Amino acid sequence: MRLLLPCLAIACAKAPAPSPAATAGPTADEARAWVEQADGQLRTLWRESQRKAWTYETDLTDAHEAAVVAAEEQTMGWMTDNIPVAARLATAPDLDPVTARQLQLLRTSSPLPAPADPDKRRELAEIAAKMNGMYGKGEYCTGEGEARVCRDLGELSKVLATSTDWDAQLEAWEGWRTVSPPMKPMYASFAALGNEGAREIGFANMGQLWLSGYDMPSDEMLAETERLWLQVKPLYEQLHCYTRAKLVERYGADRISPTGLIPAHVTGNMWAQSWENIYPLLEPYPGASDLDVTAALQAQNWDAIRIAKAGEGFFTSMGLDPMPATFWERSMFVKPPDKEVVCHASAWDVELADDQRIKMCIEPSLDDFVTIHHELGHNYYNHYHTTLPILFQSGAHDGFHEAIGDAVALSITPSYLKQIGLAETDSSDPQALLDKQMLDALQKIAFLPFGYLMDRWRWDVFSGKVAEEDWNDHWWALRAQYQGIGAPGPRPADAFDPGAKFHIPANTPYLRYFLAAILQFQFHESMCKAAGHTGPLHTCSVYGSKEAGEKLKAVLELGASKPWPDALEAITGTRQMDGRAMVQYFSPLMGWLEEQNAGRQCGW
Ligand code: X8Z
Ligand code: ZN
Repeated sequence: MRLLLPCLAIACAKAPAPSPAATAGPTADEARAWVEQADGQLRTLWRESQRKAWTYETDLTDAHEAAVVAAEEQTMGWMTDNIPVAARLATAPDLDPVTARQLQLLRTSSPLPAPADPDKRRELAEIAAKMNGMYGKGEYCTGEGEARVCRDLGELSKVLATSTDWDAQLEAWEGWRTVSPPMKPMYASFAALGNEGAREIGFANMGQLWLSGYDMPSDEMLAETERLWLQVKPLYEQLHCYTRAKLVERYGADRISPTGLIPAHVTGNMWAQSWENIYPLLEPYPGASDLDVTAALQAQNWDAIRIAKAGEGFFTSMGLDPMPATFWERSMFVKPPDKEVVCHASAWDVELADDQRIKMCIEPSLDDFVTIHHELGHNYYNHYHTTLPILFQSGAHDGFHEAIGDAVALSITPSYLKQIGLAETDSSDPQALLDKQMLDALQKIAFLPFGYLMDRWRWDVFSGKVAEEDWNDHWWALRAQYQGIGAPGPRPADAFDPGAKFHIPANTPYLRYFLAAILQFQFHESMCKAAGHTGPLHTCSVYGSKEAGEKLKAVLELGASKPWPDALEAITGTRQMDGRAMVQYFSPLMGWLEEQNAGRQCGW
């Protein structure tokens, strides 16, 4: 988490005017010295902005929002002044690679570049903070007076996850989408200002800036994402086909077309981004396995701390350090009863000094059990790259940061669940294994097109390819094209459905999750190899393997200090992202799905 106050002396200082020697051309020594002092200034700025952001997101008040805006303005101003300086210093001859890389990373370090104009900078910081708060405080209210009932995202999501009543689900789905229309005009200003900021530092628009953070030209990265999508797309097509057929059985062909789009409100998830909540409908062999983790957590009264401790326990079993004591003291594990907060889970190092924290509204559910591992993956990355220069304190690329915890969570196998008391049996007969594959597929395969289209939409918005009046239609065109998902009915004229997904108002780039969905299987494969696993990949758990832990540490400790192919090589021995590990992991399920789908008309 790195967002962005009274004027810190350091940040208000303008970049020094170039010395005569500098006008003649920068030297490597000059660049090295500058990077060192920039490191200190950035730490001060980012620390301050994170303190304010943490305070705001765990207590959404106007005063806290104002403090975030002030801090963001400060950091944005520093970036405006200093990115051009870094660009000039990057031309120094004989630069050492460590200095050169920091100069390069500075330019893409913020996903929200601000225009140099201070009024515009303030406006951008204000909109960003406000949209984040609007999403966090969002609720859907019905009834009047005494009968008035308001439900937040958690409550509305629960309806989608647990109900099978078409109308109740539809109301929850539409209800949440009443939160975002007021964001639409704000998003228009936000995109225009962010684009202006991006242009000032040499990018065509914000989308191009985001795509430039991958150690290759942005158009090559674009082609790379398409290549990866095409590798895994057949998995999604089979899963979609089977799921749609089952949903038709549940809701009837008058409501769901057997050859058309799946309505967006019946997959158990508010955005149809992962479908594990409808696993009971899709379970291949009911009774063959014991995978109802939600029921087990609830029956055994697991609280948030116990869930988080189980997550930490997985990492320590691999020989990684325990979380610092302050993690347990400072994190927000549950939704406070008396404050409005941003519940969307995130991991932080607020003080940039191994101050690991999680901010999450943990519920005893499979979703949150997996998410805690995801968040701890970020904390462990932070922990192991904490001694590096500040610009190296991130993932090899952002998909790496997202993939660590997920890769570890792939080892939450039935036998591991039994070991920690969350399953009674760990049957490894082929039917039970297929059940587990289905549960995994509903989380991982179902996610792929959503992970891809979130930023396809933003790239098109930021580049101006889609006009503002077409934003919502374009969203649904991409949902149809990639996910085979459709809106359950006509959308209101003022709808801004992308804004009903956290990462749009919070301005968190999303391609990272798509890349992570692929990478985690590559990581899992190589950790399993290190752990000495033999047999099919989907039966492997690296729980307790110090050798797998060493592999993981090798990538964590590098942070962003090297181009990402180096980090990938350190853990997998290869320098290319590759969907084949994922395809291989799911090969038993694919065979089964193809049989089930025989005779069905797949696609949409
Ligand atoms: O936002 C997240 C994490 C925080 S980095 C909880 N995820 C994406 C989402 O919720 O949409 C993890 C999976 C995808
Ligand atoms: Zn994450």
